[in-house]
Amino acid sequence: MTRVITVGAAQLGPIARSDTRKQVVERLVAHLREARRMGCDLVVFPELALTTFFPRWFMTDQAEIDSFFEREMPGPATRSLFDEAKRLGLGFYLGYAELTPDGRHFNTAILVGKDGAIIGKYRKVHLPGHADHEPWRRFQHLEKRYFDISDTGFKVWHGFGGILGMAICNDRRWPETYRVMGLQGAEMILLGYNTPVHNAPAPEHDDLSLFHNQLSMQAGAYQNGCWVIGVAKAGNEEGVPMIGGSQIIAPSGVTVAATRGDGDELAVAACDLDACASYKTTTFNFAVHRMPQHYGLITSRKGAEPPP
Ligand code: ING
Repeated sequence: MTRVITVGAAQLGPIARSDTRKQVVERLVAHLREARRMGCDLVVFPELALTTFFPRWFMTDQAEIDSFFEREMPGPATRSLFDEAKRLGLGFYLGYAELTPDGRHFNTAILVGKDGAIIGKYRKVHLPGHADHEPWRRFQHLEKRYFDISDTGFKVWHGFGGILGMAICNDRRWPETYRVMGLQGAEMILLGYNTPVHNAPAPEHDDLSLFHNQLSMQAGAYQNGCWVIGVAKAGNEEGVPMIGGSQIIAPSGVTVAATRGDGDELAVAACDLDACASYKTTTFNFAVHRMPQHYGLITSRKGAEPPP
């Protein structure tokens, strides 16, 4: 019996600062209904899919900052999303800003099963950007200011007939992200992103932003023999152009489905989890070929240190 998950990469166009959770959830529900029509089992939404990408602004009023966070999941604004997904028989990945009862702030993603129950929660490990106001930038990227570093690390869960992992945005640029989940048997990694075209510290990279997006995810898929689904919040959001490039990538590293524009758009593919074996049992048979006795620096050293 083949293990196929039909996945919908549910890209979102811009979310305005003034858009209400209700307005956004209506867009997410529209995606669910189209995904049902397309025969999906699982829908992947972007990072921070309920609000505009607020780390682009320097804020000091904690109440204003916290207005972008969810205290409950599902909560009053998202209960209808969970209910509709369950009614349609769909699971989903949702990125959102999480404020815990004990006051911690995370850039979070959850995996929800077809029964509406939360299977797993992931809190973002790689927080890019900066912690202090840097007015020289066209816009800020204050994830290091507004979010705490993950206390979950990279886990995987049984679900949809396979082993699934989660990541968020900047995580996808770091090979360690995929490898830690690959070492747990991940067959499919879900990730959402909000990626401005312009990267203030390195504007010379701007024209390569879509290439770097695809390169990172295709490499992660191939080098760990797993499916990777990357989903954008795209378009010109509050004056900041963000890349699209949502795509579904097979364990071969080949992109098998992708969005064409930078608005709300669903890209669908039937993902055969058994396609992972061709890589996991040969080229990337970790147990046979990896040499961890030579990889010690990867965990013992943070920054690069040249020889004396
Ligand atoms: N956004 C960006 C990302 O990693 C970034 C930040 C852009 C880092 C370009 C480096 C280069 O895709 C988030 N939200 O992580």
